[in-house]
Amino acid sequence: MKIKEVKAEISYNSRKEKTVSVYVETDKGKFMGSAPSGKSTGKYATLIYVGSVEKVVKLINKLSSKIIELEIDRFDDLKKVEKIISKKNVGANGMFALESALLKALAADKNKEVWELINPRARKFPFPVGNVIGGGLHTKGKKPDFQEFLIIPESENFFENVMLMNKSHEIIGKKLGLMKVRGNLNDEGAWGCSLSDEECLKFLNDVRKELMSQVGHQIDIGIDVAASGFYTGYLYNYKNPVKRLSKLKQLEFLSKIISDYDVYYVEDGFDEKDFDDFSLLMNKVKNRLIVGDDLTVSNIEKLKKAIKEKSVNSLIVKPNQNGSLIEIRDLILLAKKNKIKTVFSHRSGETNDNIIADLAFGFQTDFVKFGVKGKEREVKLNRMIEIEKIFQ
Ligand code: 2PG
Ligand code: MG
Repeated sequence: MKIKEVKAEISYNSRKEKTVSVYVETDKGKFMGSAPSGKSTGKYATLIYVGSVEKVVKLINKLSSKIIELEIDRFDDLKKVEKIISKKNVGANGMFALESALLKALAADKNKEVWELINPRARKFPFPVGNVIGGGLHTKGKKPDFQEFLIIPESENFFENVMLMNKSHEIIGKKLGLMKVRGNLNDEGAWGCSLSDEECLKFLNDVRKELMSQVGHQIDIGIDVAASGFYTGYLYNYKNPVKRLSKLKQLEFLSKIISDYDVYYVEDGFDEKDFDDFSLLMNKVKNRLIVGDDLTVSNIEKLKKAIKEKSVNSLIVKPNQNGSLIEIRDLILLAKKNKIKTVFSHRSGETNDNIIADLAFGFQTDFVKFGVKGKEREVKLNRMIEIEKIFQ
């Protein structure tokens, strides 16, 4: 591919925070990649910026003449880019925006879709994991302590699953309104509400049962506890209702709600350092997805530790927690080799970039967590639907 220009500039994400966008120009046009950012960021994740956004933009522009000279003809050629500019000098967000723009330009140059550059034989569609009620750091007002309450429809058709997530979101909004406990939509387009964690789970489990009686397939529910957000060093410090739980009590509480409300998916149930507590939960509950996010921060070494200690059977994958799409591929391969389910995920502060749908499909992840409502979430779901249409 012949690159004419690489240019970085400052843009804004859905939370109106500054972020970086990169444009790559070729004979086929101008292609843009942009980076999201999180609020419940794992302490051990790659820095998203080395210095400030401004500094990162300047550095990419300074190195652009070297990037232009590179021969980039396939996905693996991103390795050449990472020799010139890497997460070490610009941070994960600069790299993600740059690599996204390069992949889009390359796909157009080869008359292919971005996912085909990764795996032209990809055929299996992921199940969407949709955030319908929110608490924790993503939500304002009186709220549950858990960050996300999730609905996971499991029809074989991605489009149908999205329709079901939309319907659930609508029903939940109406019911919470009637119960006079509804708050505003939060950072990820999920409903804020004043119910406690357990009340939310009971409510969501009832909605799930009601919907399941209308459709002919399984619908599961899940939570992202994002427990590091309210762990004080010794105790899990709950506010709604107020309670302080030791690690052991947290384990008992999670096991109880998993069984009482049939919770299938549990992300970050413990603090990001506590691989051993994740292992205890893995031992205690069977046939559930025990998911690492802040625990594993899309990092290969952390995943190896989690595998060794049997801490998780599922893994959140966020490209901008890592900063190298080459490493993200290796991370997913390692997870698959160890029978760990993969969940490709958005961030709470998102852009309108839809490339994560292509990446998730190309890498053939088991699930995608892209949210349900909000333009920046819907463009990603719609892109996956568009890919699904190619095969119909
Ligand atoms: C998470 C993510 C996305 P954030 O914790 O899973 O939902 O949140 O982007 O704020 O890290
Ligand atoms: Mg999470």
